Amino acid sequence: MGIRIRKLSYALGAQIEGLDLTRPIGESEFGEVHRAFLEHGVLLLRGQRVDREQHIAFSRHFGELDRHDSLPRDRDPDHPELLMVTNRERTDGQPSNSRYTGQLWHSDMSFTLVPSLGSLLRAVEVPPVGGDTMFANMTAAYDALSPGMKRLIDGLHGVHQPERKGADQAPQWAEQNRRLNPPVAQPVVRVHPETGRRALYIGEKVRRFESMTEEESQPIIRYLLQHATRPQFLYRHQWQRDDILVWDNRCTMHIALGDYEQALERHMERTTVLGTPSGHVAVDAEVA
Ligand SMILES: O=C(O)CCC(=O)C(=O)O
Repeated sequence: MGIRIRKLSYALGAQIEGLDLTRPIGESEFGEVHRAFLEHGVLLLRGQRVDREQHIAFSRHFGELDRHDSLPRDRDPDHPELLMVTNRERTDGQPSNSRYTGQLWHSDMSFTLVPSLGSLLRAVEVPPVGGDTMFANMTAAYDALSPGMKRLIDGLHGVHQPERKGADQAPQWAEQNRRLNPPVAQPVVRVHPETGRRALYIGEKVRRFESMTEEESQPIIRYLLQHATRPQFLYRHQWQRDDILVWDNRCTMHIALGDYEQALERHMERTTVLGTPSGHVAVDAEVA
């Protein structure tokens, strides 16, 4: 029996049924998955009781995997391809370094020179309610801008900071993060290398545009964020254990919502597929 594809929202997202990731996936089967990935931006695979190796093996179909050298503290020591997104206490009793990961609108690894093509997040343990993740369709958001706004932002570069909300809780981590990841300027409009469609590439890691001050940039950044997160561009995912969500970082952005009982465990594991090189180290990092 072939796979079935069911849309999850008007804006983006589709569920793939009839795929069992504990078994190897054939080329033609993956071809269908890949077409759905390009069409819907976010894919949900439910009830996947896979182990870490199987998660990694499926992810490799999408491309070469990041070994997370820019986030060494959050990767699994035995599987550098896996990034922990967890509120589980560390073995030394300290709070997890990654408990706030993703709690702002972003596209993965936008603060590096090889921003991610896509990510595959597996829900290992989730609270019974809350802890959802929201996604925005940045192609639709770009298309809906006026011609004047498109002209204004075309050619602008957003300076992406590596900081994470709540990183002040772990000062040594924040310091290492800044050292490993100098601010990177990325085009505000990117052309998707596979679909050829233009998409907004902005998020809360962008505080200003290159060659502009924060004060000058902020009104436009705030407008673009508010525009891209209108309800008609969104999908909100309510997690179940053994969900795997795959998203295209080149034409979507996402946010993890911290709206759950913090005493309960939320443990996710992510692979990150390397994208094509983009952007450059911001030339005027000193502009306030
Ligand atoms: O934990 C989540 O729901 C999303 C995490 C996230 O934003 C990320 O891995 O980039």
